[in-house]
Amino acid sequence: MSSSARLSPAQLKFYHDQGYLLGLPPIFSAEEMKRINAELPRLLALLRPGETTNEMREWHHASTYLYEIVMNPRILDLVEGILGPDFYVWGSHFFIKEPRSPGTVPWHQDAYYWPLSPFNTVTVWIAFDDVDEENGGMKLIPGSHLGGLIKHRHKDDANSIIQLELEQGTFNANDAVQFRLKAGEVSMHNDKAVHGSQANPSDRRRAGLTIRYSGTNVKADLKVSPDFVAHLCRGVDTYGHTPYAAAPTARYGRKDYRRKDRID
Ligand SMILES: O=C(O)CCC(=O)C(=O)O
Repeated sequence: MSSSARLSPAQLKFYHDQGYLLGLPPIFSAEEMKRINAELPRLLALLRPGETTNEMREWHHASTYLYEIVMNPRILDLVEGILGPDFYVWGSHFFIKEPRSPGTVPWHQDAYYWPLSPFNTVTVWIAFDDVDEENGGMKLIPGSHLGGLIKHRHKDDANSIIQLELEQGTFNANDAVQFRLKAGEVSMHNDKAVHGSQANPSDRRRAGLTIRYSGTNVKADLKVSPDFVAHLCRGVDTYGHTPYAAAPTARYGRKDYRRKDRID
């Protein structure tokens, strides 16, 4: 796909009011997605015995296969609409739910996890498969980003893909919007938007790559996250508080962390 699309004023208003965006033009054609999916096993092969796909975080630092996705100009055009001309990418994380798998993502706000300030981070979630209510597609509470951070608690559940969840009673799950995407399409969400996803009881895989972009004004607390490192996507960084890494050179590589306590 070659044409790029900028967000319209109506889409920007919707994002700022509701905390998410759907209905965006596809980033990758069906043909391109087929090629991208055909390569995925080469990356999965880097998982060590006992590891799950949940370990596939920030591997764009080590793999040009992923780096090309997170730096895709069509994605960056969308992000630029929200963050403005100067921003970096620091996070990527696969959320892969195999057919008939029990993994859930409990309701949470991303920003609660992150030692980043100010709040100026947008997530792009790119669908590797068609995703909907049947295979555990994401749900989000519109407008929930307009309040502050809500207290989270530890989720003690082997099926939970992440470790913290919102206290019950702090939001109304009935207000949630169901995300539906075709493979190659993206959703976008605000760092304070309440969202989560259920298990995948279907016969279809539900794979997505979540990518985190922040304005260059966003500062990571490096005492909390000493491994934090980014790639400048567009513009200039006049703030100078973000460590930047060189682009990867290998097609397939993995990022390993010194600390078990990762940022997302
Ligand atoms: O893929 C999912 O179900 C959840 C993803 C998520 O929580 C995120 O992208 O922030």
